[in-house]
Amino acid sequence: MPRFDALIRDCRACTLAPGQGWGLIDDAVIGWCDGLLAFVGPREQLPGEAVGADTRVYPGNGALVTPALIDCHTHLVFAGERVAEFEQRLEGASYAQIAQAGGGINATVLATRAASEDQLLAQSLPRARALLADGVATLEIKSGYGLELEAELRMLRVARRIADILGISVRTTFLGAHAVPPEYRGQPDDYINRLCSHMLPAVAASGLADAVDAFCEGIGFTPAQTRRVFARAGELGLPVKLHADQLSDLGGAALLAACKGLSADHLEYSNAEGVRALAQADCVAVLLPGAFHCLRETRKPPVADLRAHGVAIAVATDCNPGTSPLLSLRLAMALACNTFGLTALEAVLGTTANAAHALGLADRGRLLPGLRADLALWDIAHPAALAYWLGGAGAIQVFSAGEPRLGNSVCG
Ligand code: DI6
Ligand code: FE
Repeated sequence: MPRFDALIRDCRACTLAPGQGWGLIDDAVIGWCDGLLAFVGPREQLPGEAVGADTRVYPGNGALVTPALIDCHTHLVFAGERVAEFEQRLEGASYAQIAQAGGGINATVLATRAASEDQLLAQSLPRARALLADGVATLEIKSGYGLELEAELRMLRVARRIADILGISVRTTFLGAHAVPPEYRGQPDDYINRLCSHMLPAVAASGLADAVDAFCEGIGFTPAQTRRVFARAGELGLPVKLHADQLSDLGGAALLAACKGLSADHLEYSNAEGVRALAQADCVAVLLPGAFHCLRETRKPPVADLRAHGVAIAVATDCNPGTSPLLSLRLAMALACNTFGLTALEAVLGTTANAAHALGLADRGRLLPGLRADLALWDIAHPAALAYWLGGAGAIQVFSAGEPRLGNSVCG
């Protein structure tokens, strides 16, 4: 056993160890070194030689410690907001109608293009801070409001800067195929040509994107256009994920599975064949109840079928200015339980282990020796309470790679 750099004592650990449900350990000690967990177990099993005079000791004061949460689907870098559209939708306009009238995603595209990198950062950072305060230490952020190379790269740079400033992990996704930009209106194939020939290679060369996503939908891109984007991403060595079957069944889940993608997200209209394909290809189903809620959708994702086929289910905020202005991953969990019928354990696995899987990350999402010391401390008695409260106090402290990241004095 190596000497710990730091440990938390007097806590209750929720390890989520495979096959053990919550994997609760009372009166636990969690020790780590070099940012990786070295020991998670009951105090009486703590090896004496692991604690040295220079080991930092954090008093847990009885807190519940879970793996830090992972939000595996967000669009939180953008400029402006769309409160007026929210009011239009309350008066009966549909999301598709607003998009067809030139609003929707394109309204945010105009605002984002007009913003400097620093302005974009200043507007986006508070949203990332809100998620961090809610227990999140790994965050996926998509581009997709630039829709031309420079503005897309600017969004991705802002996402990377957020990681540096907050000291948390950010995985970036290039979502150039989010909408047809205004200058290509009526010519989606020309835009996809441009995206495949110029934008994707430049984004890949920049090293600013960890994955590629697309919006396969009537108001987005066709399956054929999506396949072209994915084929090019594959050539460039970038993994893919998909906004699939959110508003209609275009066979998105099966398409993603055929491309051996990381995750298919939304899935309200997915068919049985798509679910089977996700299971066979070991793709994660990412549920986004915030968008379901805000769009007042009535068709639910096929949770029972996903379960029956053993598809790993994740839950994310989809934080975006149009369909899911949601800044709490715990609230996404509560919505996933109360609206989609997930169990509390499924919701917590969906924002930890399965969310890591959805990002292709094998080094986090549970409290096991060898994994990253990414931890969230909570003032709750049982982890099911993470999916129970609607709002209220966030995490007491969040550690990323063994360092406290919330600017408060608790365990800091
Ligand atoms: N589906 C969504 O729910 C978001 N993007 C997408 O492809 C909405 C993005 C927006 O309306 O700004
Ligand atoms: Fe989304």
